[in-house]
Amino acid sequence: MPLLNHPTSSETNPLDLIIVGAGFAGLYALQRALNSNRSAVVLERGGDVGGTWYWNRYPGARCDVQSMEYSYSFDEALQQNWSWTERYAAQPEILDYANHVADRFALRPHIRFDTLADSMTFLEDCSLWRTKTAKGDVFYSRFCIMATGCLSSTNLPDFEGRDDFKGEAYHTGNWPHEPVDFTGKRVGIIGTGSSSIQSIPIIAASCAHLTVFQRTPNYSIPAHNGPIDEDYVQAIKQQYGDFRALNQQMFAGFGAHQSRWDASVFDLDESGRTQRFEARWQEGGLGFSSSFSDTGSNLEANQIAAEFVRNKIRGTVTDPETAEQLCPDQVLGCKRVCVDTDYYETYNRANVDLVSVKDHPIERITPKGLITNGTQYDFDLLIFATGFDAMTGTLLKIDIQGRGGITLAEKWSAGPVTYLGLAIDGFPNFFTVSGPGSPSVLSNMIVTIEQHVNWIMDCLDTMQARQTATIEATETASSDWVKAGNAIAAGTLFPTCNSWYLGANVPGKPRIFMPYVGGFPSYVEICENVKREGYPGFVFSN
Ligand code: NA7
Repeated sequence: MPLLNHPTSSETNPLDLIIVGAGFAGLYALQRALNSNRSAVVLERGGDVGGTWYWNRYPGARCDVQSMEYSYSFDEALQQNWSWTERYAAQPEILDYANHVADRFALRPHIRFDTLADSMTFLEDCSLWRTKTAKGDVFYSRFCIMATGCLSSTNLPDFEGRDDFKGEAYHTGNWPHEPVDFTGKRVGIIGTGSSSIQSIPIIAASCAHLTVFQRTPNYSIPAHNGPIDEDYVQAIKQQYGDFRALNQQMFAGFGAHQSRWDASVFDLDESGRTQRFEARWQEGGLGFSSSFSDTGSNLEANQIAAEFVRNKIRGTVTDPETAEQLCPDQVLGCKRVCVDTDYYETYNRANVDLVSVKDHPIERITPKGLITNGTQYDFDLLIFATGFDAMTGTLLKIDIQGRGGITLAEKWSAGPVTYLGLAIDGFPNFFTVSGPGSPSVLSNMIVTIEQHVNWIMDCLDTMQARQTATIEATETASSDWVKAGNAIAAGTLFPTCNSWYLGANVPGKPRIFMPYVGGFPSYVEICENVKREGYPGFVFSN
């Protein structure tokens, strides 16, 4: 039974599981663990559940996967009972959902909030993990599940004078819990990724003046968000299982409801293509990127799609110079495409300015604002929408030591190496959920999370049946997995720009295309084969 009222476990009475993180991955892992009578404690650095949706409270924060898809499928009553209000759910509603799940499945008593996992050490003599928290608590467990999220370590660039600013300063990924009042304020925002693109229209509507500092323009597609269509909801709920199954056959684990089009851009003449792009633009959302079968793989096809978006920008933003500055020139989809409400339109407001820092990087932050290209910009409030040390940042902040005292930081010094994105050689009984080497951020995260956790729990069942003490990925299987992943990525257009998928947004970070890019269905097939064939690529020990 779980040690609910005890601050620590012991070497002689270890927990089955330490789970790090109480976002969607950690909550589901905990639910599955408790359901199979495994003792588990979740360590969560935040004050409550929700992970990404706990931290990213900036105005306009919203999921770019539709509500009926971005939700758990593991419990039929849950998916029937829960009601979403919008086509794309906003952060507060997703956080309510996470809280509802935590309460519904009585998970909270097993979660230690405000508790940072500080170090995790594999004790070879007893095959246990010892986890120490920043508060000084110590836990012993047979297994660890790292449900630490992919975008959970904020990237705050080391701008000269970064802490000198005397006004209010916030990072979008660590937003205050209290409402931030922009009324009458001069606001500066650095970055034009998804967080910025979602928040800019809302901030602009209430602040005195907004200056956007853009290094790289992004492609953004309108969400056409609005109240969810109840007939659509009922139609899905009548056959939710089938709907989930169809989505699992999609490359990214979602989007099965969208009109299908398996043809090449080159199958249609210009007017036919434009009609097709326009139809997808009107549908809105991430599906635009797959308007045709080859826009993600063929550079020329991609450029045609990209030019369609640029023309939309030119047709929306009235100042031609601003419009051109907003036009991206990298491959469409190379950086994650954004989904917005009135983003480009916002640049037609008199109180919004765009400043390119591409050729003239921010020189320094000053007490009053910042300097770029020799000009001082003054603000009352400065927002760092500068993204995350994605996929590896949070794991590497924890002092994780595997066999022989090797640290994860040493192991991954040249970039992350995993087997199936689930396991790391030299780190027995240690699993990552949606880690590098898995489809994770290129898929619907909740779908991926459920698949990973199910696979891990099946593995634990197998180990219990076989009475084995440890499971560990082999070095060969891990390096082969990384090589195979790199080979697939090299055949795509993904490595052609400086994206966070590649680690290129964090100075000094090794450049490896981190997510598995072969698609969710093929990934699942590989994982299922590994399971069916008795776990090749892993060694078990007693
Ligand atoms: P992103 O997408 O990583 O965006 C961060 C933005 O910050 C991006 O425009 C960066 O420009 C910019 N940035 C980062 N460092 C600097 C410096 N030093 N100077 C100027 N500009 C900088 O993070 P988000 O939070 O918006 O979104 C993350 C994900 O959340 C998103 O992909 C969705 O999946 C949801 P760059 O492009 O690197 O030139």
